[in-house]
Amino acid sequence: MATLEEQIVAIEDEIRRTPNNKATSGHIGRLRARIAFLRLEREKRSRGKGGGIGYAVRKSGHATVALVGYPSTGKSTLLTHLTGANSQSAAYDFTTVSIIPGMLEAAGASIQVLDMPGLVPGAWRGKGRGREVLSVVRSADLILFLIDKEHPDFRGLRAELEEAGIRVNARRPRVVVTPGTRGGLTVTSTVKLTRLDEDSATGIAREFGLHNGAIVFREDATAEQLIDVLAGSRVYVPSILVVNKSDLLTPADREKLRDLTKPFVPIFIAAESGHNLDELVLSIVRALAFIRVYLRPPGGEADRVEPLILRGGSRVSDLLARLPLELGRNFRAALVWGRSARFPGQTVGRDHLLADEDVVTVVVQRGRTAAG
Ligand SMILES: Nc1nc2c(ncn2[C@@H]2O[C@H](COP(=O)(O)OP(=O)(O)O)[C@@H](O)[C@H]2O)c(=O)[nH]1
Ligand SMILES: [Mg+2]
Repeated sequence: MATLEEQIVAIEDEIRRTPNNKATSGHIGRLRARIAFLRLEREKRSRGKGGGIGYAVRKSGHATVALVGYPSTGKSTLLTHLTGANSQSAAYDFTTVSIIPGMLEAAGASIQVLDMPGLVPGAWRGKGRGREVLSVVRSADLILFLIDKEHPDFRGLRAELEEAGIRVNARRPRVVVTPGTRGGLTVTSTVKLTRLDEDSATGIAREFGLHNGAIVFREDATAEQLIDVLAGSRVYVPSILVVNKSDLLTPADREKLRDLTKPFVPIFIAAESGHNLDELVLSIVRALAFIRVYLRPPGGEADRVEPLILRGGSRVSDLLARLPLELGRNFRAALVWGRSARFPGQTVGRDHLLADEDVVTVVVQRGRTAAG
């Protein structure tokens, strides 16, 4: 019996040998699904042995930004200039990998910035402690890619993340998979599918052992996107691209770097002199899309002075996570005034999406003590 690794390599070879056209696309989709499935298995086994991924980094602040780049692109220099963190004294060991945290205060928010070891080609396979580094990247709210003239291979950098299941600047595909116990597999869609047919979708699902249940497409998804949904362990993280050491660039260099990184639009900085760091901080704040939410005690006035800072796209449940535990435990409903409310004082549940400058009252169950 071939090992997982051997099976993966064999299928990769088969994909390479198979001409890619309409007649073969279903077959190739299934092969890709098979690889994704085998990789998940491999991941599970290495976790079982205690040597796998899945570490958590000590998060703090309102959001976490990961500095991602090849070695020597200036990550540590940038961390120092953005946050004042001293790489040496602030370092803590994250299992044999040093992750250096700093705190950037901007727009009323505390943003944790993590400096980590540079990625080397093959990082996702574990080269240069790549797995550990990528597991930290997974948990970040924003990825800051740092490249320079000597290390301009942005595509390669992104590919390392892709292989590790990190989807950059993408949102979760709108495909819903509901496993069942009998009756076969039904595929339905609310939009016209042009990139994947029903048979291919069914074939891909089978590779993941899904023989009964429903797949609903709410967007014109690709085979890759369906595989991502079935694999289930993907994360979707926004990013910004930064070119460092702009002091060393000629106008022609800049042009070349712009071409190389299309359709991304890089921000040019010089970490050492601090050139353009203001613009970079603005971009970070914009990308994190913070919202301010004001709390209003039941029957009282809103505290307009001290907003709670949340990430854009936060729900009432995210707000509760920032409040004393009892409030979350005894939560009955929330009353909302502001842009997210259909009318002032609307009663909403935990899933309600909040908007900037909302005012919220948390209503707890009557008769419950603080201890619940
Ligand atoms: N010319 C120039 N050199 C820089 C700049 N930022 C960093 N460097 C240099 O690049 C080298 C690598 O920097 P470092 O922060 O250690 O990179 P890291 O490996 O990504 O953490 C150091 O020699 C820095 O002095 C910059 O803006 N301009
Ligand atoms: Mg460094």
